[in-house]
Amino acid sequence: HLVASLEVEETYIMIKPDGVQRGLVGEIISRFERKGFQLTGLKLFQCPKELAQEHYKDLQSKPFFPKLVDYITSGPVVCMAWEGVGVVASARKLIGVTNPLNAEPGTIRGDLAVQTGRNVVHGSDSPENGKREIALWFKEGELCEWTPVQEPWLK
Ligand code: FUP
Repeated sequence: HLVASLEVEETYIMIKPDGVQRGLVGEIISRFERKGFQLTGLKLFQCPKELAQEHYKDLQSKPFFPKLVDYITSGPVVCMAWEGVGVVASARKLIGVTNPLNAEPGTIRGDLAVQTGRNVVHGSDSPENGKREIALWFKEGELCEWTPVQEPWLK
């Protein structure tokens, strides 16, 4: 279970190659935007094998690791950095659990996917990994710190 923190955090969200191929980029970005989180980084990117291996290094010993790396490098991904109070756990809730068949309706995976190996989107699982993954996928100068003009809906 996921409990959102009260801290301002950063999370790395990635639309995987199946999400891009299926034309779900706008739909997925919209869900984070409409929730009220702040986009601080965004790019379409063909991921090299070494980067996919580094990103998923904790899963290195799993039998599905080579297939996972092939999948992530099979076509362009959309890399995003999002910022906000409690964004790490909240983004995981918006995404839904790893196996899309078990993901709740209303979540991205619950609404849009059927296979664990094609689950359309990634989200960091901790604030530490949020920072680690943003640093891994974005170069200096690719991220924008910006202040929304007004936030009348947030007190
Ligand atoms: P998640 O945090 O929900 O993305 O899930 P994990 O970090 O446990 O797994 C990362 C990715 O590995 C999943 F998105 C899909 C893939 N995976 C499989 O292909 N098979 C599995 O049994 C588990 C994960």
